[in-house]
Amino acid sequence: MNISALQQARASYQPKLPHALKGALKVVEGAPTESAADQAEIKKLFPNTYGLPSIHFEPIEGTWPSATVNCGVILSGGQAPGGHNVIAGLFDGLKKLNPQNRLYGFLLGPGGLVDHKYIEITRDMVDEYRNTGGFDIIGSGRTKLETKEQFDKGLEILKKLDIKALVIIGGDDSNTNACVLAEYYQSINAGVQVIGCPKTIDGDLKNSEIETSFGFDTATKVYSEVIGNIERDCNSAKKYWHFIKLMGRSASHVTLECALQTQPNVTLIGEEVEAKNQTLDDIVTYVASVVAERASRGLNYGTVLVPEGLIEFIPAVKRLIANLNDMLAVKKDEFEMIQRSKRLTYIAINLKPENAALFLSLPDEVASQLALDRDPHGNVQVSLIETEQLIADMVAVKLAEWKKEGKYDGKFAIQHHFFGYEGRCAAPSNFDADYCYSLGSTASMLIAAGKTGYMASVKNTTAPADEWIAGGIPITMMLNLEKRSGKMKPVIKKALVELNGAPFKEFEKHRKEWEKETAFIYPGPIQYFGPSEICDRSTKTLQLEHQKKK
Ligand code: FBP
Repeated sequence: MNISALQQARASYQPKLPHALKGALKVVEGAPTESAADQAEIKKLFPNTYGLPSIHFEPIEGTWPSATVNCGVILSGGQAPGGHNVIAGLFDGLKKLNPQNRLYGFLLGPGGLVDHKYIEITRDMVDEYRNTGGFDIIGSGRTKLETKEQFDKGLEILKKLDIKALVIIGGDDSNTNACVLAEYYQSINAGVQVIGCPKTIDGDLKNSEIETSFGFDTATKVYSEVIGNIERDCNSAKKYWHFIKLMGRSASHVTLECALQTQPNVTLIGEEVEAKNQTLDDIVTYVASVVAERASRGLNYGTVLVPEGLIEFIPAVKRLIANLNDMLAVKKDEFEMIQRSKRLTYIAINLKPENAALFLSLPDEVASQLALDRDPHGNVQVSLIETEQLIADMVAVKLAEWKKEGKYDGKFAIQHHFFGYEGRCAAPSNFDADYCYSLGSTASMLIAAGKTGYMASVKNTTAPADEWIAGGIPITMMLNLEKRSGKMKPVIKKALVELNGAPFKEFEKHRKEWEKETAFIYPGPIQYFGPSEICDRSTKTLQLEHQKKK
């Protein structure tokens, strides 16, 4: 295989582990837990896995004997840097517990379990992928695991391979599925434990017990490097306004973190747009006013960050999407009979009048994306909507109007960019390499401890890795009821940007200054070799959140 010099050097990097995971350990149980909301309903839906205690591991002297166990692993959803290290940590942990233990990988996501597509993961394979980006060791996919048929089909192959535990590495949707699967296998005494791992570059799978999802650290560092490079170009050429859309489908954490790292002129935060009940025109007017103010001082350039989920946060669009979801759930069969070219008209006729008006005012591509092209979990595929271009074009129109009215006299030349796929498979930062390896190792210990329906958790992550606290959190603890396809379903509560949280407050404190001044910061590339304070530092989000706790 052809590998780069960096990959070669990185292969020998030994990820740092929390003290408790280095030798024998004991399980310390906390108090019983409750779900995030809707406790009575969730308890009823998860009678076998509800209310379990959160646990953490503490080191002990001696060894921890463990019977032989075969395990399966699935990578689910979008790629995130460090996935290979979760598998490496899991593999090494299992082999440390008992060299006879075996690990099977299901191919191309949860679909591999249902379709019985798998490989055995060997030491040679793991060694080839240590500390590398991507999910290519077994691939990933977005098949939704939700039906009894799928669970039973999966159980057939688990039984055949004598697999007693399954680790699902995924975001909120995939871990919701892991929770349902754990409950089902427990209810039929299938003898299969299910463990989840928190993955997503979007950073929206976090709570009091899960400090961050893996991949967020590396992805935001990669995007911040490139945003910094653009800002430097912007400050050198002094002729363009750069509109940059960043991944983060349902939350603006990626955009906020990149803003804290690079200090652009304008940063739009979806959660704030929703809280302030802003319209698309409000957003456009705000951006145009920053452009006009800088132009009045001869500064016809700047940088704007746009979260990819922005459109869904605009309250009127949110109401439109809710109406679309309910209407399409009820009229599913009729809708499928309609020719594709006539579907937008059909939808407009069947929406509430106030939503239909907005729907018809959107460019066709945006309307189709909102209405037609959902992923298997029902999510709008916001990565396909060119929001940055839409906003830039609308700002241009607004500035042209202001020019006619004599309110603006500048130049407005646009460049637009979308950073998402560029960072999702990057070589993991030290933080993600260490964090992921620890999560995988933790998953192996949860399996050895006989747990099911738990998510691997590693806490205290702004301290040196040796002081990190490893353990497990019952997934039911993160659930609440939300409307999906017209019905209330138990799902993991997404963590959105908190407007009274320390990261947003820090941004808010500086926003006015960054709008006016050219206060850009150029963070440069991720450093893999060098002083710990540069190579091991976590995100600003995590640092600020932890500072607030202290
Ligand atoms: P996950 O939630 O599965 O981690 O994926 C998040 C994400 O990277 C989003 O930021 C983006 O909108 C989406 O995946 C893109 O999905 P796809 O890979 O299907 O294009």
